[in-house]
Amino acid sequence: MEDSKESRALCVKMRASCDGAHISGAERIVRERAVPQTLADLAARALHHSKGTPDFINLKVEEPGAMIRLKALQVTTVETSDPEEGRRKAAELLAAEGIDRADEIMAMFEGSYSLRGAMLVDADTLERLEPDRARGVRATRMDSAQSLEGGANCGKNHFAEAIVLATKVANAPGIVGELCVSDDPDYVTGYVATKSGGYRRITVVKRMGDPGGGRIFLYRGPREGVAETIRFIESQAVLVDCSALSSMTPRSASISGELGEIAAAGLSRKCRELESPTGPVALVGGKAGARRELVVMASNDYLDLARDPRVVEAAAEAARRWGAGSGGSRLTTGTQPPHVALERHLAQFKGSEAAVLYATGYMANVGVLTALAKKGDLIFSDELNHASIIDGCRLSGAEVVVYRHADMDDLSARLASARGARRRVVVSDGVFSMDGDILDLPRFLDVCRANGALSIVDEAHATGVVGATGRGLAERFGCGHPDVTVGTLSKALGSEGGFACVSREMADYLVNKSRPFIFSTAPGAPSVAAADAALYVLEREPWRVARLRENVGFLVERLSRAGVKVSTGSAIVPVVVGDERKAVAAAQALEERGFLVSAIRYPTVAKGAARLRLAVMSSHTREQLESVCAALRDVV
Ligand code: WAQ
Ligand code: MG
Repeated sequence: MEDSKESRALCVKMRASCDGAHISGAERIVRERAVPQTLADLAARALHHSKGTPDFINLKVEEPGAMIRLKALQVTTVETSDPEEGRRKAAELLAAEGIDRADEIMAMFEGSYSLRGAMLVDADTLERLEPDRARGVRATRMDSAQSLEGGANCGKNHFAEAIVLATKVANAPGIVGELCVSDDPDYVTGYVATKSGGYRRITVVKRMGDPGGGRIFLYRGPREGVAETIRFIESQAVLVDCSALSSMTPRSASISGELGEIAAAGLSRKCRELESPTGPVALVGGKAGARRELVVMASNDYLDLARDPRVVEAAAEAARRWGAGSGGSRLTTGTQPPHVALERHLAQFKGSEAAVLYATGYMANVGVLTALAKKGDLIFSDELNHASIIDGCRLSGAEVVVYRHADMDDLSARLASARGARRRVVVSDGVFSMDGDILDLPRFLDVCRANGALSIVDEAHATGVVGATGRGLAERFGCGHPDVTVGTLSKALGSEGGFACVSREMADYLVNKSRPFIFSTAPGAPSVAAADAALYVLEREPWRVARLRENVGFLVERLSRAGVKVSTGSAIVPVVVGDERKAVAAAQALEERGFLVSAIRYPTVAKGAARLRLAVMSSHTREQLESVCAALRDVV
């Protein structure tokens, strides 16, 4: 239910190690209700650290005691281009704060590498002051005030965590400065912090790939004060007010640093070139310029219509007759006879009064959501909805309530508990794009109607696939339609563009209010005419839909015989692998065996839920499907 501000705050900490060596640690202060999720997130983080898999994870929940609030240190950035310059700058900054032996302190830095905490060093005599020199001093019981208020968010964000730690440490009695280099091999930015000079990010302080990192806290004062300094750092609960920081999420300051982080996490992406028409087989460039044939198990062209001669000819003919581009937005010069004809045809095919074309399916979702919801409204969105729906929700400015995947009871409870909002909109994928399962449309519509909410269903992966003749979920369930059915021309319809099937009134509303419709150039006549021709083929050749379904059934059955458990309600067959790098390796191994299969990873799916996503086409042969099963059995 809604967050209660009064729920008490608790300190959570995580430590992970392997063979006694520190791998990862984190500190949080969260509301009591967020504790279970925080523990789960931190455990997941411990298990997926680039430094290795831990054999020991320690999770602790503690009472904070009296909490104090501190204002975050001022942040400034010092651009450096290599580690030597970075270290030199760090020493200069310390020297400028009256720390005379900065060069010697920098030389001590490597001694802090193996510690779980920081060295505590006398800024003048350079003596080590911690009671346990193998452990160091560990700052705990701290978080940003913003993350306490906003709920748990435990993904590693180097900067967000460092500013909290640095602010706490800088405010500890007797501390005159701090020096920090991350121990993450792929994170090269470090900082020098002092109470007066603030937090100085130094963009490059070590080489990419270097696992050496540590911290030094510099102390100045009598020995009797050390115990209180350590108590403050280790036990005083502190909330750091970060509201004045321009952003809590800068990662590496440099583009190359950020790319390095992406690569280190196994999340790099590249466009790959297919040197052949869309279809179940593709030519790709191989070693030494050789071309290889791959069986494509990754295309959304489910009915193999993108290269159908009738569809291709319609595009060519439209290009000759109407031009390659539309020359303007739909409301200016971009409406031609093919646009009008396709909208009419789509409405008739889907059983709606009207249809509105968009340039892409992504824009259709963004366009519908931003038109229908705004600040003061509520959107209820399935947690596994496609990125274009998520982006539409964000752009709308409405408050977004995310409900549990496909859980109509959860949706119903959340709708019932939010009766005040001006307008309530519920949005779901019809076929979930990464899991292949389908929405229970009759129950979804019941829940929406019972609560007076507008319903939006995205049938991007359902059109041409779900229902006996490919008309989608309403056909499959024999039920009514949502207020808006979103669809795409770019998948089973073999062309490109998106659409919304709606009432006449809703169409008028979208044309007047939907910014992606109003401000994008209309799709060109060739792609519009191609989609129209594909729709005619689909209507005349429903055997394609039946054939697709048989192929999916065949693949699922063969996979389960091979011991690979999968389920789907569409043409998307997910094989969950879990680890990101494993999924990528499996996709590569499949490619070596002649199959093009997508490895789907974070951020498209949750971290640790990476998968191979097989997409079936009506024109795949049984041999192709059997051979991909055999290959899959070998690689996963
Ligand atoms: N208390 C004391 N020392 C700690 C703590 C702690 N809570 N956490 C980490 N350390 C020590 C430990 O020796 C680590 O090896 C070392 O610091 C580095 O820790 O603005 O990510 O968590 O973008 O790797 C700086 C951000 C990121 C710069 C620092 O540190 C920026 C970072 P890491
Ligand atoms: Mg680290």
